[in-house]
Amino acid sequence: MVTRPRLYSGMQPSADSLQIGNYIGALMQWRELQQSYQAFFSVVDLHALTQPNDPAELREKTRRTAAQYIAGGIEPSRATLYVQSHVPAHAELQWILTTLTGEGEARRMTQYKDKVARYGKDAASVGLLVYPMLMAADILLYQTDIVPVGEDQKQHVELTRDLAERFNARYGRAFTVPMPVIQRETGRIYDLQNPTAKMSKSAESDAGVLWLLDDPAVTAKKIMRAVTDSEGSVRYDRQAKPGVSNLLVIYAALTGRQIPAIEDEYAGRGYGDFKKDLAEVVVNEFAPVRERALALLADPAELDRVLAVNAGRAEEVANATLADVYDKVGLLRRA
Ligand code: ATP
Ligand code: LTN
Repeated sequence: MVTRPRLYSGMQPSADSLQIGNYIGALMQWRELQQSYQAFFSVVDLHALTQPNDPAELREKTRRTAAQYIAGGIEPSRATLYVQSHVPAHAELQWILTTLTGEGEARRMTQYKDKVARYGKDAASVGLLVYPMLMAADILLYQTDIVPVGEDQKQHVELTRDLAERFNARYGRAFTVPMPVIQRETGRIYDLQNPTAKMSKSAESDAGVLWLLDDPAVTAKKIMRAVTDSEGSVRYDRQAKPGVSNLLVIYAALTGRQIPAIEDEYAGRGYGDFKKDLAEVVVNEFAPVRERALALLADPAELDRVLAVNAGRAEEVANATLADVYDKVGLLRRA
């Protein structure tokens, strides 16, 4: 049997629903790539603890995130889809990796700096600082070749590569050095109300966020109200027309069409028509995914069973890497 190269990715259970950036920037790629790669997808609940959470809500968001992976096309019999905290090796390898990371190196991560700026130094936990080492552990435990993520995660994957190389050079080769895979145009979908800021599950206002599980009427309304400009022509220009450009990227990503073809179709027509059609495209894309997700969530015991079986598969791979790492760094094996 030819072994397929490995792929790893994950999302935080930081909301009840995924947003369209997660869908276009990550899930659509995952769905394609699971065919040609041996894929591992996790719901990174330990990462989500870096934000304040209500415990019961976190559990529910974890299930909901997993259900949306499956509803969006991840096949849990083909790919390994599991919950991060079900595989203790993640937290264990993270510890080893923190000992290889410079404190200054960790503080240079943009996401950390952004969050410190947003929440203040005292509200930002040490967990937030070591977040990228947990992410590196996720990736490195599975001898991952590629990591499909949105643009915002590129720096973390670069750090993961550095840590893998550092470990391999110091202790002998334990890790595959992974490559980030980032879609150029769709790697960053912007907030519809603030089209220069990344759309995010934890945005302060939800008016510019398109949720996968939103009611279709709400989704359509948000698109009709998306910020544009006064020029009135449907034309891609990231600098001058960030709002319209973002809508064009969403349109193109969901229909598989090229942006110039869409521009031609709407030449001489206003934003109203364009937005109305886009709303239809998004609603038609989301409706079946939403239905499947809600059906899966109606049977949480079955969902939990699937996640448990998949965690078992993940654990086999992860534990083998961790045992090798423990040996290499000189931890005494338990007799
Ligand atoms: P949070 O606000 O809680 O950080 P998020 O919406 O930014 O959540 P994550 O769970 O951090 O999402 O990321 C899941 C995946 O979705 C990652 O691969 C990330 O790069 C991608 N992603 C998130 N937001 C966008 C976006 N606006 N455009 C493209 N990809 C995105
Ligand atoms: N930090 C990532 C989520 C994440 C991840 C990973 C992505 C955690 N571990 C491993 C790819 C591979 C984010 O999207 N915020």
